[in-house]
Amino acid sequence: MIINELNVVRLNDEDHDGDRGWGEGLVLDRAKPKLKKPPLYKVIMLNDDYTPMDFVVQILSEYFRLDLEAATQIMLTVHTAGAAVCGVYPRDIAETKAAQVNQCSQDNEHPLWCEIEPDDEDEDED
Ligand code: TYC
Repeated sequence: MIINELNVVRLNDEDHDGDRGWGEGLVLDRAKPKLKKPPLYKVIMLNDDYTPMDFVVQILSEYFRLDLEAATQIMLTVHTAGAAVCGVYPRDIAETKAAQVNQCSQDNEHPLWCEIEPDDEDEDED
C-alpha cells in the first residue's frame, strides 16, 4: 500500500478496530525511488603501432568532448600503458561511441580500436 510516495511500514490489528479507523498506530516512511539508474559501461581505447597520434587526439576531442589537453593526456596514457578509459556512460551510449570511433578509424584506414566493459565502480548504493 503506497500513499503519496509514503510506505505503510507498520499496521497491526489494533490499528483497525472499527471505531477509531486507520489513522492511529499507522507508521509511514518515505517510499524508495521507483527508477533505478542504468548500469554504466567504460569506453576503453586500445593502443596500436600505426594510428597517428594527432588522429587519436582528434577522435578523443570529437567523440568524448575532451579539450586538447585532456585528449592529449589520454592518448599518451593509451600509447604508454596500452589502454585507457575515454569515458563512462549508460550501455547504449557507450556502445554507440565505441562503434562511431571504430567506424571512423576504419573509414580513415587506421587500426585504432575501442571496446566497452562494465564499470566496476558502478555499484548499487540504495
Ligand atoms: N601508438 C601510436 C603511435 O605510436 C599512437 C596511438 C595512441 C595509437 C593511442 C592508438 O589509442 C591509440 N603512433
